Amino acid sequence: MPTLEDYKGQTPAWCPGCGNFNILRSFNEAMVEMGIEPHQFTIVSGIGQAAKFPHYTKCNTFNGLHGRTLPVATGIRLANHEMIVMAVAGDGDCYGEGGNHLLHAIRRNVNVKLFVHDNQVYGLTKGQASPTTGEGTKTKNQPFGVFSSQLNPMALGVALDCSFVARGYAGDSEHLKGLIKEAVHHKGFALVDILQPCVSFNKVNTYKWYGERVYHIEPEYNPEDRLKAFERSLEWGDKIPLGIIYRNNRHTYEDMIPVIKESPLVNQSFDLSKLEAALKEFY
Ligand SMILES: Cc1ncc(C[n+]2csc(CCOP(=O)(O)OP(=O)(O)O)c2C)c(N)n1
Ligand code: SF4
Repeated sequence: MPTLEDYKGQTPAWCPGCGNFNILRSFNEAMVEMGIEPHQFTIVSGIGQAAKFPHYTKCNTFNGLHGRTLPVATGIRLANHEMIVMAVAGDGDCYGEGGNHLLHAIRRNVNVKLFVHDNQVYGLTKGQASPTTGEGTKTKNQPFGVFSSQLNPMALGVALDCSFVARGYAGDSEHLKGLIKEAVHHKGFALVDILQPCVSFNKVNTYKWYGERVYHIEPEYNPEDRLKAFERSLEWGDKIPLGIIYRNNRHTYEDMIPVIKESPLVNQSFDLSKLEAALKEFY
């Protein structure tokens, strides 16, 4: 059985009090409690404070370009669908630079677990507005306030029929740990948006601000009711729901690909002569 010691990575360089610390702790504890060894999964990340996450735990990792996390994660999963593949991104990284990739990863329902550290700013580059920053919020880069409307990742997930849509909060580690476990066990693409206070650059959405608003979705709520999920996903402001907002059992992308149905691509032999013959047909 793995222990928390097995998950010890580099010392984090995040600011003291950053919400990322609790996310890291919840993640490591969830993995240990599920009995998953560090070599059994891969985390893909891009650029940003959140994207440093895989350096601070222990696992296989691919650190790629800003916003390009999901295409890489998809490729890894299709090459080896026995590997647990996770993607970690900031809200800017995922909903800004990587927005287009997110739409299509959800549509394909590739079996990747996406954890978005949503601090509602671009943290690493000192706090300019991201897609989830509230309209009108003033930042150093937006001195007249943000003009664009605020992206709602939960409503986006429900609208796209994403197979698992959930919201966690870095200030509620036990609840977040449960969500991480549910996402890992879920068959299909999982979008887990994690509210993460950035104590240095987001002076609006603080621990106090969230603490006065977040609540747990009641146990009798049925996340498979899509219309109800839409209603719940639109709650933001005075009340912010935490938990699984929507879930379905759509077929996954890898389930549909004949060549990998029987066995992962990495386990299959490669015959160069067959490739040459196939290429000749197109010469
Ligand atoms: C294509 C591209 N655009 C911009 C940058 C500069 N850049 C690096 S990190 C970053 C902000 C990251 O913010 P976010 O994804 O929200 O993550 P956080 O740091 O808040 O965790 C930006 C804009 C870049 N590296 N590549
Ligand atoms: S700038 Fe914000 S997101 Fe980055 S480490 Fe500091 S508190 Fe965390």
